[in-house]
Amino acid sequence: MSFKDKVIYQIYPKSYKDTNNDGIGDIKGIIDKLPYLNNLGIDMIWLNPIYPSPQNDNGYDVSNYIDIDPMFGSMDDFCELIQEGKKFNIDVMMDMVFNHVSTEHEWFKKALDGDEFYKKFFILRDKPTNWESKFVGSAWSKFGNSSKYYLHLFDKTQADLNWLNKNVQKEIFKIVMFWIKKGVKGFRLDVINLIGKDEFLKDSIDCDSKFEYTDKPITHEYLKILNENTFGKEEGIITVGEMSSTTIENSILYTQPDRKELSMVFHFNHLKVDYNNNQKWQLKKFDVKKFISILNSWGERMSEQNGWIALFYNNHDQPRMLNRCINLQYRVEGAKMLAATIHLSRGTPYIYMGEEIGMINPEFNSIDEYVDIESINAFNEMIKNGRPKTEALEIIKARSRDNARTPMQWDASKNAGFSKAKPWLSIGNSYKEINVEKELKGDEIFNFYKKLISLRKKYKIISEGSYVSYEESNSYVYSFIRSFENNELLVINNFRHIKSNIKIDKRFLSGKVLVSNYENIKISNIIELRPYETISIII
Ligand code: TEU
Ligand code: CA
Repeated sequence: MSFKDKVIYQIYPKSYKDTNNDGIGDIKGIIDKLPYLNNLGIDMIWLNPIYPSPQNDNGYDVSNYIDIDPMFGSMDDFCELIQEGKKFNIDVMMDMVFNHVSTEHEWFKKALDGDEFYKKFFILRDKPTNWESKFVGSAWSKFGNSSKYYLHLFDKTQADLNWLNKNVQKEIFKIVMFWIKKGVKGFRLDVINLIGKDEFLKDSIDCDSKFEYTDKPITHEYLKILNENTFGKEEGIITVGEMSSTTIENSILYTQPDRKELSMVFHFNHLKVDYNNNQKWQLKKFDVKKFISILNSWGERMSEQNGWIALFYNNHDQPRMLNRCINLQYRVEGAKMLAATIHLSRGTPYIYMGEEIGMINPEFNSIDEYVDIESINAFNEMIKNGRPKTEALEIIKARSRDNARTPMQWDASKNAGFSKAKPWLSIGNSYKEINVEKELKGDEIFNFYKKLISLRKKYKIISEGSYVSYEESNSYVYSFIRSFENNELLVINNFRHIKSNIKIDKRFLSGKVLVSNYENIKISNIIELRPYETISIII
């Protein structure tokens, strides 16, 4: 299956639809919503981890890779999802967490019991390095009662796997093949660019230890053998690597088709433009100019070098994009404009559940409402460092991953139609105004997404065309040109809540408007764009 004309929809299973009313979304809930997804027109659903897990990091701490956590249902439910999905031409992408396992996984437990074979599955050292965990604190913890330490780049209940050990690789191949046999057609590989650790680990001299283990050359080798031994043997499997702090150069290498590593990558460079000094827990205004310039350089370099990226702003780790860069007075216009910048660009679009109805952050008012381990750790750390509670909460409110994880807003009834019971995470307080039922009645964001998805299937210029940036003189207008055979598509997007002007090159004056979020568009030498207006002109 080619992936260039596909659109993938990300579901956070815990928050999609609860059918047995325990407050937690489940597989049956996803099956119930297949007609909704079919109406939207997507090709594949990516599910965040649904494997047995102690849920310290909401399933990214896997304790058994070849089963379903009873909280989500059973393996029969999963097979039913695959079968039902087929009726709608909707395939399933599974989330594979291969950098680390839960310390509750039997491999780790056996290792702790002294089993030498399994001890070699982990990264154990007598003396820890100065590396920091991505979830605050040291990246090393005491290995049971022994004198050794084990590496965990994330929480201390997520132990890093030792990929240098061929037995680890073999186990991983088996897991991937297990899911392929179940009919899975896609794999999202969690922080896969962190798996290549050196045999001799050294202290970092930089204040950020990530350079010691990010994008190591050996990672490309690991991906090649993973490909060769698993998904590369099958027809049409889509793979996407989640790349933490990666570079354009490496992303090209990960995705050039003849290298046989991955179909595409997620990178996050464009989403750090509201971080202060690269620090997530320090607020800064969203830098539109920088954002546009990053999108352009990735778009152009990937196009020139035949790399391929996943296109997205929202996921389960990011606050809602609408809150980050759109004046919410123009929520609808802004949501459509953002959608156009993704769906008309070069790469594979991902829609994160709720994005298609313009969901926004929930506005929790107390730290007690947060569940995410990263947010809670960060909050405690800020308090420990003397920051006033109200300030710390403001930061959590803006940056917490729980902003994206609140239950899907289906209708205006109690619990937003997600569940009859109290949901595991509070519902956002916007559900009465922002919900699926309301969207489907009006002609708003959902229909705009629907249209964009259908355009990608109809126009090769969208799915296959090359990418160059257009005019960069107006720093609030993001514009680019897609080309394919004799056609060109100019896509213009105003990232401002006030008007912006843009010059239109002569050759586009005779073009036709392919899609826009406003009525009455006149193509002329200079177009005065309305708040968050998007226009694309095809010649
Ligand atoms: O996230 C990878 C990652 O690097 C995170 O640190 C991400 O940048 C962060 O959440 C933003 O602050 C992946 C998963 O998507 C995430 O949910 C997991 O917690 C993490 O890996 C560990 O498995
Ligand atoms: Ca349930």
